[in-house]
Amino acid sequence: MTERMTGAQALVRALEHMEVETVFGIPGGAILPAYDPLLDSTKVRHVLVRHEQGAGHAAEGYAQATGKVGVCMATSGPGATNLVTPIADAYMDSVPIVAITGQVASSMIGTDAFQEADIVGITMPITKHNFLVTRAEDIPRTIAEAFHIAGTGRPGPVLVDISKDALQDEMDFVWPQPMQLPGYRPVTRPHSKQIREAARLIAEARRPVLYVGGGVHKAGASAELKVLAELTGMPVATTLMARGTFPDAHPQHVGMPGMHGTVAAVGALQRADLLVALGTRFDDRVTGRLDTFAPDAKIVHADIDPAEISKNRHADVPIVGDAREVIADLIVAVKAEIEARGAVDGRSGDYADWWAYLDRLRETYPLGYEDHEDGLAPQYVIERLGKLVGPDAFYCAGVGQHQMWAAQYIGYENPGSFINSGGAGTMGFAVPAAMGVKMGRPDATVWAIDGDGCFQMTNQELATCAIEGVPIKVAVINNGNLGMVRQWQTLFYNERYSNTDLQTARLIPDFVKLAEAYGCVGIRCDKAEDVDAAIQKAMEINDVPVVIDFIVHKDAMVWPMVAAGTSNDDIKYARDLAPEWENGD
Ligand SMILES: Cc1ncc(C[n+]2csc(CCOP(=O)(O)OP(=O)(O)O)c2C)c(N)n1
Ligand SMILES: [Mg+2]
Repeated sequence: MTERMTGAQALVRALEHMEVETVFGIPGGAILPAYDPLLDSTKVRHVLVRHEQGAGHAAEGYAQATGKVGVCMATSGPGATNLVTPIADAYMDSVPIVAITGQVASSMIGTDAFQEADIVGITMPITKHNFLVTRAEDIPRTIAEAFHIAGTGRPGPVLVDISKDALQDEMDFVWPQPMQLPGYRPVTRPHSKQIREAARLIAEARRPVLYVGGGVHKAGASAELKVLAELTGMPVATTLMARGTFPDAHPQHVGMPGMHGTVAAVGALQRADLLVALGTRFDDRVTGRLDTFAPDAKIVHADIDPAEISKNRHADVPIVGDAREVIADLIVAVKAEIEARGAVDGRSGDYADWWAYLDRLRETYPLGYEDHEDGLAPQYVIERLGKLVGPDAFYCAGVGQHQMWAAQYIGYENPGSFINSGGAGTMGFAVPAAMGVKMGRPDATVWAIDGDGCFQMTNQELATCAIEGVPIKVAVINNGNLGMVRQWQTLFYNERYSNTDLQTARLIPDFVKLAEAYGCVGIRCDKAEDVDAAIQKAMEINDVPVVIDFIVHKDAMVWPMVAAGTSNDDIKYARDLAPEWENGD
């Protein structure tokens, strides 16, 4: 059955067939034909954002909260280039989004036409794949392919750039579309020989660690991970992108590794004799100086993307596959290994000494912070937020100190409950991402934990939230500074504070008034004794967005810290305070 329609109508029809419910975007000349049939769609809701960057991050938040592909839309030229940052962000964090952009008419491409930008060229290195469509009849197939590529294998952003004439021309609509993707066949089934080898190494190891990255939750493998962890008794470290994938409260959880990780997690990786790395990419923020990372460890590295394996660290046992299938197969193989070895305690290896060592690190160097006599400790605010709101909410963070404290002090028990910009470190991520999360999961409580610097980059989406009925809650951790940069200036630039003071102490802007101007409720809190009441008040408001302006001390610092470019062995627990590592063997 074919139906005659315009390319623009075909685009909307294809989105409906892909079961797209929400599109975030802003119209303009080149994409205008697509916005006309969008008005008639009863299935696709278009959310008019205030900046295309917000559309992109909202699509990312939506995708991560729902497990579906997020969609954003923009016009050509500046509309499309405003999407570049969230596309890069989605690429670094493997978030499945489809970005649809209008392009000038095909006859004008290459002439420096009004609002022309080569967005396919610009996004080539930051998309999983991108398309330029110049014929109406190619639109439905390209949309089907774009969603397939974005959502399968290692997820990522796909851009579809459609020329104005392709949107305007008529074509015969057919669905479903035969996809033409020769060479795109992600490997999901792991090789059994590699799995057996990994199980053998786990059984023989004395100091193993499960090093868990964002890929494990993306594969929906948290339940399997728990089974594998408990079967083996191995310690588990969850990276920034994996917070919540394994419950924080679980006795085998040693915390987050990396630059601002726990001493126990960093120590575990450094002293391990085996790392079972699952859906993780040995990022420099985790490894520290690479040639001193986990020097005695053999590496089992499982990832859906073969390009990740041995990219930064040689893998002794490379496994290409979907994390859920890998872990499920590992469970079977480890059980067989236990049976073959007749292990008395029902576990594969003997890790008693290892746990004694790690327990000492946990007891001696727990996460902690100092209170300030003349101001509110930001960590206290975030800790109370986690306690009062609980683990069933979603927490989105911006980038900076507040992001690290959000990673450290909330307490995550559910996979996917912490959503942040890990790979790119994109300031301004939190508010629009929270909007996308709340639209994808309207019944959930959604908090954005934002910095005063980040908040000033994308807070205009509060207007979108207020108008569209998306009651997110925002905790601005207002230290009046680009705090993380200031922290580096304190530590590495002799306290010379070049261009990090945002002067928010003068209430420019006044975030409470700003919130009210956007139709939200604004609350200010600058005392420890008022923190609980402010959070409770925000929790009681569910019809409009709420912003709490927490005025916190500017000198609070994120600890522990591995200084950039140094070894994880040189982690500082506090300023000039290094942990004692002995008894590691
Ligand atoms: C778009 C962008 N520009 C610059 C940076 C560099 N940067 C990283 S953290 C940071 C400070 C963020 O300030 P704020 O939002 O107030 O958070 P805080 O560290 O104070 O908690 C800056 C400028 C960045 N990550 N992203
Ligand atoms: Mg700040």
